[in-house]
Amino acid sequence: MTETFVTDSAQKTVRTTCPYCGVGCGVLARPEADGSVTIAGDPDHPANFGRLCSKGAALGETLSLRDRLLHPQIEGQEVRWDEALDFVAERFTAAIRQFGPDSVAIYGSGQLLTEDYYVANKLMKGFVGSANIDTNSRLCMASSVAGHKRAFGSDTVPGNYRDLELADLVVLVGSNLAWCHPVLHQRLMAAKAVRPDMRIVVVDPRRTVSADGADLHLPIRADGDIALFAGLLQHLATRDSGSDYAAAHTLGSQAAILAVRNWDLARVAEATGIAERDLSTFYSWFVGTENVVTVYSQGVNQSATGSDKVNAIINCHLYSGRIGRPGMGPFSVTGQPNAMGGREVGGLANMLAAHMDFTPDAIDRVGRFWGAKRMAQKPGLRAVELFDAMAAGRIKAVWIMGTNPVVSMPDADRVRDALKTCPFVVVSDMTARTDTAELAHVLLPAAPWGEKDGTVTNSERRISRQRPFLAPAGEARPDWWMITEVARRMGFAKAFPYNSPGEIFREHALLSGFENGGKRDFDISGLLAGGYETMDPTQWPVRETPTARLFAGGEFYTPDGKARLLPITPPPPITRVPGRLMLNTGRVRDHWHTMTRTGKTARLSAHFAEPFVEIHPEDARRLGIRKASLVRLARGGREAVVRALVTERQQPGNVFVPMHWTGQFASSGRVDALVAPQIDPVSGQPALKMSTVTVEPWRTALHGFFVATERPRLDMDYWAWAEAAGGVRGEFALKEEPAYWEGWIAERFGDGTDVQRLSVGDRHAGRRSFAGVRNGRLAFALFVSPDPVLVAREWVVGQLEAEKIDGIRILAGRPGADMPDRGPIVCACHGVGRNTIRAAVRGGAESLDAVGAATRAGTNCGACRSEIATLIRTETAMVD
Ligand SMILES: Nc1nc2c(c(=O)[nH]1)N[C@H]1C(S)=C(S)[C@@H](COP(=O)(O)OP(=O)(O)OC[C@H]3O[C@@H](n4cnc5c(=O)[nH]c(N)nc54)[C@H](O)[C@@H]3O)O[C@H]1N2
Ligand SMILES: Nc1nc2c(c(=O)[nH]1)N[C@H]1C(S)=C(S)[C@@H](COP(=O)(O)OP(=O)(O)OC[C@H]3O[C@@H](n4cnc5c(=O)[nH]c(N)nc54)[C@H](O)[C@@H]3O)O[C@H]1N2
Ligand code: SF4
Ligand SMILES: [Mo]
Repeated sequence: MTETFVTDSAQKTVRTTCPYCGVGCGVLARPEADGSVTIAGDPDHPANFGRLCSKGAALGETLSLRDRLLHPQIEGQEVRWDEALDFVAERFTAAIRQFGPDSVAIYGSGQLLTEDYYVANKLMKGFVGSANIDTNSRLCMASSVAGHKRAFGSDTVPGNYRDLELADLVVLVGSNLAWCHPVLHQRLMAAKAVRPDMRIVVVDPRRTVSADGADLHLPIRADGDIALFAGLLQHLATRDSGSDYAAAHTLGSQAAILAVRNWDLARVAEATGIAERDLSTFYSWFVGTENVVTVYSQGVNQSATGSDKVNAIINCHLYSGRIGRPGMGPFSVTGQPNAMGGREVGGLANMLAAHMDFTPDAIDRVGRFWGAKRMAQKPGLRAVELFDAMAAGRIKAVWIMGTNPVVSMPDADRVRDALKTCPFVVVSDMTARTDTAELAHVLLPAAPWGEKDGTVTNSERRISRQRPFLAPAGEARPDWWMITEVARRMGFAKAFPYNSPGEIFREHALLSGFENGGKRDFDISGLLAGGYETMDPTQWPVRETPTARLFAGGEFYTPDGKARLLPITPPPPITRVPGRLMLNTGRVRDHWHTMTRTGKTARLSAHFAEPFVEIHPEDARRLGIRKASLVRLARGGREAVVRALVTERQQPGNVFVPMHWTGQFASSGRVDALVAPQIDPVSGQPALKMSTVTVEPWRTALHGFFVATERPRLDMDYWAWAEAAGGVRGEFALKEEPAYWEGWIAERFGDGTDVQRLSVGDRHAGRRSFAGVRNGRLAFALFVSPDPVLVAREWVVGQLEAEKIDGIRILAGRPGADMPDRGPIVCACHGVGRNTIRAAVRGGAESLDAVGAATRAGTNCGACRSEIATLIRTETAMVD
């Protein structure tokens, strides 16, 4: 057994787990005497073996108390915990009494720990008597859950990370693994470096950084995936009458094959937009390779046909018997650190608990186990329906925990309006500075990562401990404690006796084994024998021993033990609306969701410092959108204004906007305001990647860029700011030039008399620069121009920390030849910019290792290695 604490000099190093993505990397955290925390990858954790990505490596920089919510508040007034908890319990009880159990709801998150999630679910489904508890996992994993259940009879991820390393063909479908599961991607790339014959195929409408590292990129049309896998099944069926495995352990192959019988290459090519030649390469690789892993993520799940996509993929694996053995299988990689734990406790509105559903048997079993007399009898409202019901006035009280729906839900302005009309909104968060927390009646300060204690389950079903290494700040408390306290005050004290997360986990583990007898996949009763505090990362099920891989013997959790192939016919292609482009959304490498944590670090904010839209050069030309200009995207009266990133990585007709920017960081960067609330009818998961929008230039008189030691007042017509070393940086635009610049600047950047002001203007070009210098150091600098501002941004940002500055160069916005501009940051860990890497390549460093030796770029977490490889390629080919 590994030790929980590693004693290292005077301080303790604590073994914990990264709070970001579903890879679930082990982290060693050591609080230092000066208040900082040293973070390292845990060499003994089987998910990462010591590696961390840029986000994990920067965790220490996100722990400051700035912007933390430290005390409970009612209507903006700080109150005692007792008062806040009494008030929440009273209001929930009153709503239930007057309007019934279905008038209240909890909206939770895959970022809650299993213990938090377990008590929230128990409170709602067992004691309130309503299943109105849904979570952001509805936006994330619901289609995979539905697909697994339809195929396997249970929500089971059969394989593990090792399978990616053992495979000879890895297919990434709608997954930007290089940016979203970086450490798993690095494991994959390392395996490929050792066995170059291993092949990687990426299916994504965009040429992502993951596609750069692949042998074949299939630039699929939005939602073309079912056609692609229908074609594959058809191809498999004509070459092979099916595996022995399929014959022995599955039902439904005949009907599934019948459903795809007309899907020959030509038809698939037409439906997917992929060249026939590439399709046939992919199909022949799949047919000719025994060890195939198909990894899929949000390009699959976040679709109105997401569940069918999942089953179309699983069909191919079941039919060909490529499941259950090392190096093969369908593999849904989860996004959030505890997406899996949430599913295990039944955190979705259509699940009960411990992988049980709302069947009469299960309701009875869970009710007896909990001693609950008011068990919910049917599934509750799913996320989109929940906010619809709120808009219609049917939800009288809601508690939002660990998620930011005003930013992350589709039709987000409507969600915001619904929350405004809801009579009672409770938000528990670590910060009050979120677009959702701003609408709360009651704010409860949650203890975040580093302060909280519990367990999470990663994508390969591995349960790991998140352990605290800091005392809770202010009056912050863990989520399980708040829920327990409210439950007690609602009159359910007996059922909520918990004093520690370990007690909750024990009950959860007992329930998983309760009347199970091998009938349910989720069983961790074997963990009860070990200690909670010292628990090692373990893969479930754990009856006697942990299980690395399921379905090897072909036993599934359906009544007859056989898996199901589903007859799935490709849907008609999404109708293209003339004058509109397809809006795709997703993630960037260095930000996590709504930026409440990654937005606090300068290092992670440097990769992309502003919300943007990726658009193909042809569309940009046609629409009159210039490089780095501002663009307005709109749908049904909702809009977003973001920066144009013109790139051939995008297909014509499609644009991509990241999901991260919020009202806290930009004037109008919330992309979900534009996303249509269309859902998959099976899973209820919204189609977050396929809305249609209008795209046009956003005309402005002036563009601006600033750096400042303090955040200025941001009230420009367009603005976006980001953290920078020594202060902040930002972009803005003005529809009209201020009549009096000095006054305009003083109002926003301060009018301190100790600040010496410098300015220069090019009247002819309409460009101006301003700077403020305090004690020889830069206080702020501001550049405005009728065109997008062209200055050496990273160099200007660097001047905030310079001991001595050269006013003339600052106003010019660029360094002299003796102080090269490193360019936009590529390697977040070592702060290495694009220009530095390009210069190294031109100087002869033509491999990743050589660039690493010359610049240190890519030598720490490695998440930028694919981008460096692309720079080497473009620089040596002399095209860019
Ligand atoms: N850096 C970073 N990493 C993260 C997160 C983060 O916020 N930041 N969040 C985590 C979470 S919660 C999640 S769920 C995961 C998500 O991880 P991913 O699913 O890998 O990330 P996304 O960028 O949402 O979407 C993946 C890709 O789907 C593609 N796509 C869009 N439409 C289609 C389609 O119709 N078919 C196909 N085949 N592809 C399509 C998009 O172009 C995009 O490149 O990431 C996790 N990891
Ligand atoms: N257009 C579009 N929309 C999307 C997606 C997309 O790809 N495109 N992806 C969807 C997906 S997959 C996901 S998972 C969601 C994610 O979207 P959200 O869940 O809304 O995003 P987060 O920023 O992770 O929200 C977590 C919140 O919890 C707070 N928090 C952090 N730690 C704790 C804690 O310990 N306790 C409590 N109570 N709070 C804490 C954070 O400060 C933050 O406010 O977005 C979805 N929305
Ligand atoms: S890959 Fe990065 S974000 Fe994901 S768990 Fe590991 S360190 Fe954290
Ligand atoms: Mo997610």
